[in-house]
Amino acid sequence: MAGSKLTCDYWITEYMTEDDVHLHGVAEMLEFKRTEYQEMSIVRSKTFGTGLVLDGKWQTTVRDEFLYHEPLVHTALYQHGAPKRVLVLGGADGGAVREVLKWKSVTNAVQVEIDEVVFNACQEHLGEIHQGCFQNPRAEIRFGDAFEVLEKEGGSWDVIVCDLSDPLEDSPAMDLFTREFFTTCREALAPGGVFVIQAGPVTPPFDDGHARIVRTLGTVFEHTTHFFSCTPTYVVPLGFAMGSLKPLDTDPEPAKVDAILAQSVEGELKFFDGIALRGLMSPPKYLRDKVANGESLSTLDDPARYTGSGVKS
Ligand code: SPD
Repeated sequence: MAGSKLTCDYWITEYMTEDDVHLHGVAEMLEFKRTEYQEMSIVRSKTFGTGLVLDGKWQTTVRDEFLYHEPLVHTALYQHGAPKRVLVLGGADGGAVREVLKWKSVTNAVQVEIDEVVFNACQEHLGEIHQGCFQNPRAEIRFGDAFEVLEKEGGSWDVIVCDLSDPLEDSPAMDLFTREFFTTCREALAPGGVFVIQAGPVTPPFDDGHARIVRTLGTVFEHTTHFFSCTPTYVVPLGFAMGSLKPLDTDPEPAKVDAILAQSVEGELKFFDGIALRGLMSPPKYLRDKVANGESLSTLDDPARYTGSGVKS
C-alpha cells in the first residue's frame, strides 16, 4: 500500500483498552529484564530515539520526554513559588529530577524509586534524559516503596512530584493513585506545599479515570486543578492532577510568569513558559464537567486501574 512501508521487524504492543492496541516499532532492544517489580525494556525507536517501556507501557523517549517532564515539574514548582525541598516519587529515568534542579531555590531534590534495576538501566542508556543530574550535590536517590517511605518518615516537602507508571493491576504504582496515598502525601507537605501526579489520559474513553483521580485529590486538598500535555509516545494526551495547600494561580498572566521564570530557573525550557502555563490552566469544558459531575473516588479498596499487560484476565 502506498506510503505504508514498514521498516521494523519487532513491535511493542501497548493495550489502551482490550480492543484498542497501538504499535510502536523497535529498531533495537538494548536491554530486557523481568525485575522484582515489572518487565523492563530499553529500546531504540527510529522515530523517538532511546526509550523505556515498563509492563508494555511506554514511559519515556529521548525525543519527546520534555513534553511530559516540563509540564509535570514546572507547573508544580511555579505554583509553589520558592520550592526548596522537592520529593520525586518514581521517575527512574531522571527527567523529573533534571527539571527540578533547574530551580535555583531548590536545595534538596530527593527521588524515591522502587526499582533499582530500572534506575540503573536508565542511568546506563538514557543519559540524554537524566543528563547526569544525580551527580549534582543537591540531588539524592533512594530506593524503596514510596508509600512506606512516606508513612514512616513523613517529611516537610515543599513539592511532591509523582512521576509514576500507570496503575496497572499488580503493578508497583497501583496503590499510589488512591485517596489514602494522597492523604499521606498531604501530611508530608510543608505549609503552602504542592502535590502533582500524572493522572491518566484525558480523552474518551479514558477521561472517567482521569476525572476520578482529580476528584479524589479534591477530597484531600483544599485547592486542586488539572491539566494535560500531548506526548506522542503515550498515543493519547496525558493528564496531570495537582493539589495544593494554598490557592493556585489558575489564571496566570504570561508576562508575569516569564519574569518569575527568568529569575528562578537556570537552563533551557523547551515547553514551559507563561503562554504555555496559561494553556495548561485552561482544561476544556467536557473534562471540567467530567470532574464536576462524577462521583466515584479511587481508594485502596477500589483503586483506579488502567488496562495494560499487567491486567489479570
Ligand atoms: N501511559 C504512560 C504514562 C507514563 C507516565 N510516566 C512516565 C515516567 C517518565 N519519567
